[in-house]
Amino acid sequence: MFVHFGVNTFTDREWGDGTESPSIFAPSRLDPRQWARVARAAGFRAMILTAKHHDGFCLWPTATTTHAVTASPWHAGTGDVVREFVDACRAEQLRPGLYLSPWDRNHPVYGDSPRYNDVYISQLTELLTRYGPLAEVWFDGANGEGPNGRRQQYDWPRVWAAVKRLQPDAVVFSDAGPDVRWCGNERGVAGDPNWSTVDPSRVPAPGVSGPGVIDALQHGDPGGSVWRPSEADTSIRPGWFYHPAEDDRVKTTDQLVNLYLRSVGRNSKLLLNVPPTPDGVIHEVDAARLLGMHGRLQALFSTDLAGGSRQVSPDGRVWEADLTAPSPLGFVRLSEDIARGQAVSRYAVSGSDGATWFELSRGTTIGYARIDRLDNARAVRKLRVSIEDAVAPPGPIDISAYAPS
Ligand code: FUL
Repeated sequence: MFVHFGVNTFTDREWGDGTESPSIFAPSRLDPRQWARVARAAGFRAMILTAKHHDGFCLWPTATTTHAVTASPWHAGTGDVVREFVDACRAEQLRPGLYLSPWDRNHPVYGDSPRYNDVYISQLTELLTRYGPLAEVWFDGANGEGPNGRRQQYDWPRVWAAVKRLQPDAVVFSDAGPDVRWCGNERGVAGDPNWSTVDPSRVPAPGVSGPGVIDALQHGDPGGSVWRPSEADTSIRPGWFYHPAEDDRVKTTDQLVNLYLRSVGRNSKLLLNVPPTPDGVIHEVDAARLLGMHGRLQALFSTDLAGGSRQVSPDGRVWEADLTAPSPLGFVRLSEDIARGQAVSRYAVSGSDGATWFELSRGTTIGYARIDRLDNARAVRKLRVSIEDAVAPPGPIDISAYAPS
């Protein structure tokens, strides 16, 4: 789960311009534990907070600027949202992650590249050294003009080296990874095909645009030399930050389930943003939709009707599974053993009623998860996955099957 929270929560804006007074940051009952409880109850495993967004307001006490919680009325300037967030994650067994916007519309040295890069590394170092292990550090490539039109040159190799040195187990997200890549849109929809391998020269740095960049982010590269799976980010509401006018535009349970199928079901990870209100809590509508999504996913995917899979051709191109009892099917879930990489580029799934075989679905890449929704009323006794094309010897292919919803 992604959590956008900061001065924009209080100004009702999406991007602050950096002139916001810290005095507006005054959540009446900030409760990161409630965020974490909702996230956990809804099946999330990690949570990522906007420690600083483009407006430059820091949610933790920092030595790098006075534009921070220390200058706010919240807890008379003694509070630390990042600390409460990380503590709440740990209390609810969620892995914490942080987003530190490189674009900073408040800091006076933004645009003076070497000086701001030092500030940015100092902020990052505070976040990476004070709060224990982080699961993910999240970077976007936003790069607006600084004072007098000055253009900031970010030092990404230095940023990534700092994370690798101070949090070696954290996954680094950006357009250019190095560990996980943006999926290429903010709708949370992964590409099809979706390779976890990439050719790193196609997206050399965060924020680069140009022909082929979005295509590279969406699809990855079958011949890519680097393992950089896609993460699909989107918001449960139209905006990333909370706006009261969007209380009746929260994604429905059906929309959230479809989102899961188009991200997780296409070999991506889903990062779903849920923005707390100015009170500092997740709105009841959002919480109800998240629990609805979780309930639906549990109902759809808790009973696997296929009892494992077995290889039936020596070249690893045909895999079969017997169903525990003949049944019409609503979904099939395929999985490659990604410890061995990703190989399949085209497959077909067919079912047998015991007498004849009929095609149920076909597709491109599989990866760690491929979920196909089926339109099938016939009772299936046996499933067969045929690998029609692959970039390396395929297998093993795990097969799960689920009843219609
Ligand atoms: C983008 C930002 O400009 C948006 O405000 C939001 O934070 C999104 C997740 O990343 O780069």
